Amino acid sequence: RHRFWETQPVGQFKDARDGSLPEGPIEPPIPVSAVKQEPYNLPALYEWTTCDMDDDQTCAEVYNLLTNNYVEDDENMFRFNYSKEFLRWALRPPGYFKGWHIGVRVKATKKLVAFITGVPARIRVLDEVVRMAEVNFLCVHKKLRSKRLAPVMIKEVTRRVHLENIWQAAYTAGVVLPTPITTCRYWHRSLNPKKLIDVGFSRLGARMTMSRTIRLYKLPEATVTPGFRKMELRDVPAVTRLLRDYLSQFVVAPDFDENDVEHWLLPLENVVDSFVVESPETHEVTDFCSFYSLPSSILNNPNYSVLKAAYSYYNVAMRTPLLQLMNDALIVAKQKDYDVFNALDLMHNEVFLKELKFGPGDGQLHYYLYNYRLRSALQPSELGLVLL
Ligand code: MYA
Ligand code: JJ1
Repeated sequence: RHRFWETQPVGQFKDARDGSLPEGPIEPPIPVSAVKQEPYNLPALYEWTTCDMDDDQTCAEVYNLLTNNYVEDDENMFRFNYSKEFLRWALRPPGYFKGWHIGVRVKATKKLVAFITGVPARIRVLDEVVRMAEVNFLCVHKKLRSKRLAPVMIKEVTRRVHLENIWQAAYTAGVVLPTPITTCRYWHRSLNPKKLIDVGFSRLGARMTMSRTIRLYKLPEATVTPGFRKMELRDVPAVTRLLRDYLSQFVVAPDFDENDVEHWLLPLENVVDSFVVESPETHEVTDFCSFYSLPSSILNNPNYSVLKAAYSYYNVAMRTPLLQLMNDALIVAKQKDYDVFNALDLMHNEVFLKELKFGPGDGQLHYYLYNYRLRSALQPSELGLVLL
């Protein structure tokens, strides 16, 4: 059934119920000197390229490839439209390797037709911190689909990760592969219900009118939590402490240090937004919430071309109730003109989704580890990892 994935060190469906297999790496590492030194062969018309995301022209080529060929919903109405600034941020975290930003070009024209990336991360699984690659942005041009290019790209990124003496990876996909560590559902909170209905993202509920719907999703003009403000550089140590402490309860979660928090959570205009609650009495940072900005192109609509979506990222509610903290996140997202606020049902998100009028979407997100076996699948609420 999976001619490529059956050959890879991933949990296989046939082993799914075998609780006797050991937890941890499936294959042991080998000396880096024994890793294949030459790139894998591509079909003769194509060549490998390393994409320098510092270079504006290369970044624009990657942006255009993804804008026209990346992930769509099941009815092909929307397509992810990651911005250039977002791609630069996502691909250049502390310690990133330029060689893990891999493109494929047509030899004759140099046109970029495929892409895959890795970035380094430390991910804790149970009580072990594992150096991993987070693999994302796998994309093959629509005209080159089903030619088995994806397996070659996955093998090539694997080779380049191995050359850095890293033997595990984490990735997500909308499709089922061998074998998810968990499966999350997307939930959606309407901020601009009229536009969402006009573009076919949502529907008018039964026995609902447009004006009742608009009233249903109305939010206060201003946030309600005293001391709620945008995160600043000086908050990095406190946010790191809050986040490390919070994430320690999940079975799989990133092991963030202050450098990671500065990169991944310090606000970056139109890319990532983070807010802290600073106690008005003690000036301690007691809570924290964040979301990233991932618009989608609206395909074939005469009136609108872009859906502005905020995606829940990492949230830690120590003193403020999580419900109130997330309601404030919705309020600032509405102020910033997002049309919809999306969240997965991982970490503690279940406790606010229904209450804050999120509804279940038609999309799922499957989480995977490469070369690391877990004895059994997780509940989404046991997962503390959000990939972009
Ligand atoms: S998930 C986002 C993926 N991108 C898209 O969905 C964008 C739109 N689609 C496309 O561009 C193409 O359809 C893609 C497949 C490129 C997805 N993850 O070349 P093919 C397997 C893994 O003939 P195409 C993301 O970015 C498929 O099961 N494998 O197919 C995370 C089949 O194998 P098998 C996938 O449609 C990526 C084979 O590919 C995916 O032309 C993580 C068919 O190849 C998928 N999303 O191209 C990658 N989709 O026969 C893994 C299909 O066995 C990283 N396939 O079923 C692993 C860790 C590596 C590092 C390890 C370090 C130690
Ligand atoms: O956005 C998604 N679905 C939307 C739009 C559906 C359009 C028709 N298919 C959706 N809308 C309903 C919202 C409604 C709002 C009021 C309350 C009730 C709900 O369900 C879905 C997620 O649900 N998105 C996708 O399908 C995109 C792909 C998801 C897989 C992503 C793979 C990630 C790649 C790895 O990096």
